[in-house]
Amino acid sequence: MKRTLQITVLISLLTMSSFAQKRSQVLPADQEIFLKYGADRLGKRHDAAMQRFRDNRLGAFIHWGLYAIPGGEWKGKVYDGAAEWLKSWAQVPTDEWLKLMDQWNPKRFNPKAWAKMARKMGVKYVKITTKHHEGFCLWPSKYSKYTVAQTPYKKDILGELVKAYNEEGIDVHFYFSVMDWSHPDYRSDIKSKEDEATFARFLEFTDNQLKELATRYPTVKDFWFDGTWDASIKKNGWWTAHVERMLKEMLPGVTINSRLRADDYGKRHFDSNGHLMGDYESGYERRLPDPVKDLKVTRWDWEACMTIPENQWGYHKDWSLSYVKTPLEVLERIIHAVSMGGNMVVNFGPQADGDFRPEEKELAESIGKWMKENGECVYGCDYAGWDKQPWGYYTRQGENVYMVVFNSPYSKHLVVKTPKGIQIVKGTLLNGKEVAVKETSRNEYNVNMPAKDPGAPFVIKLQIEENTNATDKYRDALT
Ligand code: H79
Repeated sequence: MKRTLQITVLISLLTMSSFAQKRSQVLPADQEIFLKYGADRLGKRHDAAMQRFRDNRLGAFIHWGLYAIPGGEWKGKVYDGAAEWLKSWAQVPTDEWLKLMDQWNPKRFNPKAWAKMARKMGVKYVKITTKHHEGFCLWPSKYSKYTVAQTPYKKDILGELVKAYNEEGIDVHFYFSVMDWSHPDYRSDIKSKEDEATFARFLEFTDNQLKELATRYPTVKDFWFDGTWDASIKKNGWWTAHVERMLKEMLPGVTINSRLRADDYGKRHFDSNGHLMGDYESGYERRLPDPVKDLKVTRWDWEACMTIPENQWGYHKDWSLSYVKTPLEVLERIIHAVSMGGNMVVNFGPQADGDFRPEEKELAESIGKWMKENGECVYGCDYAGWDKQPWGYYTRQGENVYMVVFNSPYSKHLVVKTPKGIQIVKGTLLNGKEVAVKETSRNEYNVNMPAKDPGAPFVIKLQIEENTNATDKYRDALT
């Protein structure tokens, strides 16, 4: 009896630890382990603020900090790694790095122009780096010496941006790096009692900065945490749960990314029972789910973010060092994300003078032009649940299913396979023109290409009918 018990305990411990390794693997409820700092909730949030986050679908990231000044070059050497990590690549001592503050004076910075550019691009929200790993704050934090207030520019950049974006009807989200290279109390691991006390002071400092941000800028809709992978933070999972609750108490409806969170055992994003922590998964950085294999992502909200070059977030003076995506490739990633029930955030790294590089301006304009005509298949849309076809992606809003066509076939018709019980009533282009839809067999259709190939990605809107008890004119083959 005792032996059986021991074996049972052993087996369940083994299963538990192997489950804990696999993200998103959910344990049967009776096998879950008790967690004080695990997920606060099971499944998606359904309140209005979360719905707004989801419906927005397209966002922009702004990475702006001292790193924009050297733009990837230190003492005559150009580093091809991410520009916002230059301090680390070139091993620049903290004092020396922070001296860049004397040069922070963006003469061409025009928050209204930034907001107009975002609106014209069709983004519904902008995520701004309030403080990246370097520690320089875009707001005049009273808890740090390294802020815009101590630069020649002096003014509150973050405040100016929040106001300008909000005036254009654009939501503002805050990026915040917990890891802070400028703070003497930061520790990457806790190896002694002393580290523990020092790091406790650092966490208090971080709480103060977060409370300051929430109080000064109450229209902020989201906090996106980064720099949370160090052992010191993983060993303080309680603190990540506390931050999520603190911000939610201060700002009802605020959304928080999963990257902040670690549970009682230091398991990140998904807790040891396999449940997502925070409101949406934020692991898709510069990559996307596979449209066929990763469909489990539709079980939770998620947001992907991407750079235009391979991996440059802050301004880098030489984009020729890596492949630069074309506007079409960026657009395809946006649609791909929406078709999988996610949001997409496209990154911009403004120059030190406060202007955007020409490539970014062109990209914003080009995406905006397309979104103006076709945004209906993006905003408020979700995963359709139909089998992926080689011509492109489906998105869905209510009874409308959108076909977003990226690859025009020579056959001049697009094959559509509907799930059981769903019929297509009609197909139209977004300008209202009808396209012929021919039923070819049970739940299979040929949808005609527009008479003139648009020569660019285009959208066909399918009006559908769900009819589970219709009489079926097709017979199964007797094989
Ligand atoms: O802000 C942008 C990036 O600077 C930041 N997140 C986006 C949005 C980011 N950069 N890298 N990472 C996040 C992932 C961290 C990678 C690490 Fe490492 C691997 C940290 C520790 C191990 C590489 C090796 C960098 C430091 C050591």
